[in-house]
Amino acid sequence: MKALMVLLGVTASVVAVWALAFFADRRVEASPPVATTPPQHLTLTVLNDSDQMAGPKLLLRPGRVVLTIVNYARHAHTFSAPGLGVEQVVVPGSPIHPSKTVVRFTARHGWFPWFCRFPCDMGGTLYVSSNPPRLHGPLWANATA
Ligand SMILES: [Cu+2]
Repeated sequence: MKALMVLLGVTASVVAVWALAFFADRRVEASPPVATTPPQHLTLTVLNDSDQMAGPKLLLRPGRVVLTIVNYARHAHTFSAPGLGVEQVVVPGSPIHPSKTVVRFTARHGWFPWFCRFPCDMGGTLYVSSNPPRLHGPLWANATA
């Protein structure tokens, strides 16, 4: 009788371990790897030589990002976000012929300040969330897949 109880106990343990492994694997399969999801395309625009901007606060999902910086200013800037390992020079443009600089990076969950390393007041924040608050709807709409 004791041997039967031990056998039942061992069998139950094996089934429990198998079930845990089975469901753990399925949970991993449910979220696709970052590399297979399409990148998010966002735009940041430097509107003039006074460095006024459209879109300095960027709301995005975790994953790959393609950020296009349109520069109408006649001088260079940088888009520097050390928290995400992003460091990019933004080349000068002009009011008639704006430059376009494309920055590619992978965003992880959190919020990250960005700034220009040159003497200007440009800067903003990247808010990375898989569940963005409704308050930021217009900004979220900027992040199209
Ligand atoms: Cu600048």
